[in-house]
This record gives sequence, C-alpha cells and structure tokens, in this order.
Amino acid sequence: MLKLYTYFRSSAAYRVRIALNLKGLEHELIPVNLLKSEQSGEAYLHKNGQGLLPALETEHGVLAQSLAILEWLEETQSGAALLPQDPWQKAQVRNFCYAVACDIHPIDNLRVLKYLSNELGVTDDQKNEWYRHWVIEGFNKLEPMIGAGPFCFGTEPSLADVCLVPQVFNALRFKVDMSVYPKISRVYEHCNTLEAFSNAAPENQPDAQ
Ligand SMILES: N[C@@H](CCC(=O)N[C@@H](CS)C(=O)NCC(=O)O)C(=O)O
Repeated sequence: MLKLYTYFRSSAAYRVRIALNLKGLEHELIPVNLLKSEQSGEAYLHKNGQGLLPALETEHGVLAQSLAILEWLEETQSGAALLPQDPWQKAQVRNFCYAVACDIHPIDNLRVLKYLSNELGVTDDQKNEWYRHWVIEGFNKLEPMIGAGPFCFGTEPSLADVCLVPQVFNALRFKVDMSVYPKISRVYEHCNTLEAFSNAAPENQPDAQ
C-alpha cells in the first residue's frame, strides 16, 4: 500500500493528500512532525534525504517532491484524471501549478520563515508581512488565469485545484484579504464541498493539533 509521509499543516503534503483522495487510492498516512524537526531526523532522512515533506513510499521506493509525486500518480495510477489530454491545456494546468509550487510556496516555507526570525531577527509582524506579500504577488497573477469554473480549468478538478487549495488555506491562516480574489475564493469554496478536498484538509488529519 502507498504510504504518505505527511504533516497536517504541510501544504505540499496537502496537495498529495487531495490527489490520493481524488483518485480513490488506498494509502497510509505517516505523520512527521515539522515543529519537532522530525523531517531532519535520521529516521526520516533515511526515507527522504531531501529532508522535506511530503514523501511517498511506493513499491519502487520513496519518491519526494510533491509535483513529481502528483505526476507519477497521474501516469501510473487509476482513478480520476487530473491533467487534461490536450497538450496545450495540460501545459496551462502545469503553468498554474508551477506558479503556486515554484513561485509562491518556496519563499514562504517554514525554513525560510525560521531563517527570517532566528538568523535575521525580523519581528513576527514583519515575518507575517513577508508571508502575505509573496502570496499577494502570486495570487495577483493566478486570479486572471482562472476560468468560468467551477474549478480552475473547467468542470472537473485538476492538479491546478490540487495546488491552489492548500495555498489558499495558508493565505487564510496568515490573514490575506481574500475578498480581492473572487475567482480564487470561489474555486476554494467549491473544492471544499468535495470530500476528497475536505478530508485532506489540515484540521481533518490524524496528527492535527
Ligand atoms: N518543493 C517541495 C517543497 C517541500 C517543502 O518545502 N515541504 C515543507 C512543508 S510544506 C517542509 O518540509 N518544510 C520543512 C522545512 O522547511 O524545514 C515539494 O513540493 O515537495
């Protein structure tokens, strides 16, 4: 059975939890506590030498990087297709995913925030302002990419929704004003009416605190 190394608030792991649910794939969740730095401990590094969440244990070995995991699931596993067949439309979905996972998420990651606080001595207010700034920069670019819906690209969920929803969850946690993003907000609310998304949400995880 697939095993997902996860932390309830890890948005990269949240992406994979949603995809596993949308595809209806049986899996086991193995919590790794980021606040206790378990991702840097020997036991986890033995599984994933990159020391980041998530990682997926498969019959072939352990795979890291959420986008690589999502693509591998898409190519090898049954269940709902999360990328369109048409190459151009597929590239549009990937474009959206990368805008979230490569342009927004890495600058607002836990280790970046810890570095700001612990090494550069910024205040909590400044750190939260940093967080919001990069989300706002990113969401300003994402909002016009979203179509009529109800999902980011049409009437079925895709990897774009899988990447967007965790990022919106984080934005809300850091009190980004979402009223200026009506399309992103609409997609977020619609996705969360589906069990595949709501069951993957941080508050519904076994390791939620
Ligand atoms: N590009 C990676 C990012 C992985 C990542 O940064 N994961 C975060 C949790 S969302 C993490 O493990 N952070 C631990 C840390 O920053 O020390 C992916 O998409 O999987």
